[in-house]
Amino acid sequence: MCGIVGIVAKGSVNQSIYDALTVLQHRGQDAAGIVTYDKGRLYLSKGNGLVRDVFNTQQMLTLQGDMGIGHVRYPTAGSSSSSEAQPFYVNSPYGVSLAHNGNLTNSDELKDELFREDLRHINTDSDSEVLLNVFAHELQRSGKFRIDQDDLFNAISGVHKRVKGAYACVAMITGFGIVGFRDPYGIRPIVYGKRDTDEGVEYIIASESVAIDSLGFDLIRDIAPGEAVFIGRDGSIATKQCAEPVTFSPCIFEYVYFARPDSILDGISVYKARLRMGEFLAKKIMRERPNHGIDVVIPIPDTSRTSALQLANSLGVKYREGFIKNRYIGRTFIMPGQKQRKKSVKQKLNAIDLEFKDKKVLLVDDSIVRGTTSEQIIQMAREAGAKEVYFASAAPPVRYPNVYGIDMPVYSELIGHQRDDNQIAEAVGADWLVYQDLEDLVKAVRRPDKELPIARFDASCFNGEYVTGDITPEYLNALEQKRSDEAKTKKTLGSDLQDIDLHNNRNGSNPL
Ligand code: PIN
Repeated sequence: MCGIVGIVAKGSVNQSIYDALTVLQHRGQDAAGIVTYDKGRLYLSKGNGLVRDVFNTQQMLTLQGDMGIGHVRYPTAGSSSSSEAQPFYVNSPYGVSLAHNGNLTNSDELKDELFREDLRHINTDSDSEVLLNVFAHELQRSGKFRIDQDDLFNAISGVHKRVKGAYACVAMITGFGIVGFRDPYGIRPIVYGKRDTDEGVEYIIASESVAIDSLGFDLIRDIAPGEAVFIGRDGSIATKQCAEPVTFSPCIFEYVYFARPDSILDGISVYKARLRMGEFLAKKIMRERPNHGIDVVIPIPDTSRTSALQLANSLGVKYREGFIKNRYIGRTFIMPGQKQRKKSVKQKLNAIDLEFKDKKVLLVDDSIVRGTTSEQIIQMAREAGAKEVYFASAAPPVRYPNVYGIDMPVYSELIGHQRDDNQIAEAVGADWLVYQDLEDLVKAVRRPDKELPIARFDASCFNGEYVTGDITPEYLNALEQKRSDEAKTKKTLGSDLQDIDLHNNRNGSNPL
């Protein structure tokens, strides 16, 4: 998962892009980058790490100009080096830079096609570089010295015809403007907004509405699936539907975990969706275990707090913060020749014993992916004196890999793969475990009060139904090879000096 932003302003844009990336930091802590445009030149700065670590004052001063784009990266397959930090840039035609959130499902074929037919060289393992080159090639088809909006929209239509998978993008065409576009299924989120200043109207395109709010812009709306929104350097704005309509299928995992609760994605408040997830879980518990005997509901911070609170309220049981999270967790430095040291959950979370002592506790998490964290946390709850430990997941069991940009482990690493609920409960050491039903998750996310154009959600990691229709067992097998932890470890330890970042739970070695 990644965060993207593009701004066309009336004055220096560097600080605003930096601020937007900081607000989108939860979408990726692996690398960050900004490119700006000023008087015929582009200024690029990018590197590995958090936004606050990547850019210093000196670099910020070099990022001149009133328009630019930025990116924060979440580690996905083949994206560990700083050369793969985004935005990417290609000089021909016109000088195009691009930042992408999502994952292409036909990038190997495209890479081959770009090389053989379009005579383009791809220098990284990143599918975003592939996407940028397809876009550049489509722009080149116009054959014009200067392009106009129609040429740009035609190029994006060309991209939609060639590219498969999930992509929400911002691209900057040097000197011309910024364009935001979204794949025809609308899998990854992207919104745009504006703010009035004394100098005129400024526009922003970003992954989530929270970036728009925090920077004092007003949300205009989500970019529709297959739509492109162009903002000219002169402040003009134009939108066009550039793809044949297919079934709108936004990713449901955004609501479960990725997006910030204060964002509104595709007209749905993430916060309210999480409250409703708690309500549905409570109903399920009452159906299946009316005499549950739970003394206290304890969230596993941070994401699950919202649903745990509502779950507790609906059950009429006490809600307590039993785990405290260290906000300043540091890095584990791996020196040459050393084996990777595994940081335990204990360094991130600590239990307040009095909330557990002699109680039947219900721990709530947003999801269970590998189950490794859940197992350690259940153990911590027991060590803190809990009499019985129950576990609730606001999402259904994750049973299938994600191919649309969430670095969800492959089959062999998913605790939910080929295990039923009882076997999972046993594997994580819970006295009993309750999962949200997928049907309820969909009901929780879909606003009950309003007819929305969302026909369905991409819930492939729960049901194995991949909305783009091009995912075969062979593709998943190849992914298993590429994405196995072993492959990643080899890659990480291959360089001379590496460090593993453990900010939140979203780190390079074990992102979920
Ligand atoms: C972490 C949110 N959430 C916690 C991410 C752990 C699965 N994990 C998914 C649970 S935070 S495991 O609140 O944003 O910090 O099942 O893979 O062990």
